[in-house]
Amino acid sequence: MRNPAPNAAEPLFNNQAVSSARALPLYMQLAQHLRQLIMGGAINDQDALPAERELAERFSVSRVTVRKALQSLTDEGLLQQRQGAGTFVSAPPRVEQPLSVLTSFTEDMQSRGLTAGSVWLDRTTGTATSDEALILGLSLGERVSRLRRIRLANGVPMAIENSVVPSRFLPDPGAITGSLYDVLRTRGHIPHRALQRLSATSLSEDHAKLLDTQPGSPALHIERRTFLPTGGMLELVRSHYRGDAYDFVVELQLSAPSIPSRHDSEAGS
Ligand code: 16G
Repeated sequence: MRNPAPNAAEPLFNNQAVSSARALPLYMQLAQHLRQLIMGGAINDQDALPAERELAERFSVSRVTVRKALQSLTDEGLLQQRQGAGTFVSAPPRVEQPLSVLTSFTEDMQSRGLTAGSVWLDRTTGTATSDEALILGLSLGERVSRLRRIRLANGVPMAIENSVVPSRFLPDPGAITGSLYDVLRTRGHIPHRALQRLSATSLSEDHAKLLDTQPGSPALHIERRTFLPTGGMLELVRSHYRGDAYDFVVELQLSAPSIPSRHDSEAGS
């Protein structure tokens, strides 16, 4: 653990980040600013925050506002308030996901002792676009359910996920309140196999805002195509994962030693 070093952290704080000219309550603006500094790595795990009084002076807000902001970040698991010692940064969750196992976001979080959550951005039905119809193997005019959500781990935004599922498997996207895979499995549509393509990208301003981080931060763009045991396609998902929150891990095995061909052994003799 580092010693509290308020002066070292001071130049980080931008007092313009909190202003009564904005509609958002002051404590939320302050929480947002501190969250960005923590998630962006500008304030490190176990660093101490300056005392309440100093934060109040720096941002020209009341101590009640500071207390509310710190409490909401504590509730999110980003801060720890230690009796008599002050307020410390508690590492944002960093998730390792094996790439060889087909799991849902909810299962990934549960297996790490984290609570999965979602902020819904969109939950609608519509006609498949030509791109979706081509990929999902649908006839033109077939309907799909679209789910757009921010995926959270212990309340911290990890990814933005856009899922498209043919309506014949999911007629009512409103039926999804928690896990999409749980609902699909209950209906007998088992996610059996998936192809996943990962590429490096950086977050646009809109995406960064949704993920509570800085525009231009590194991210992974992931496209997953999930298939049923029968081979038909069940979902097309395009997501942006925060680069600072996710490690995708692949296990590699030594390939079977090749058997020397007759030609090789003749050449060696
Ligand atoms: C994962 C999957 C996504 C799937 C979702 C279901 C990746 C890249 N994506 O996020 O394809 O739709 O899990 O999660 O792993 P849920 O059952 O918790 O809704």
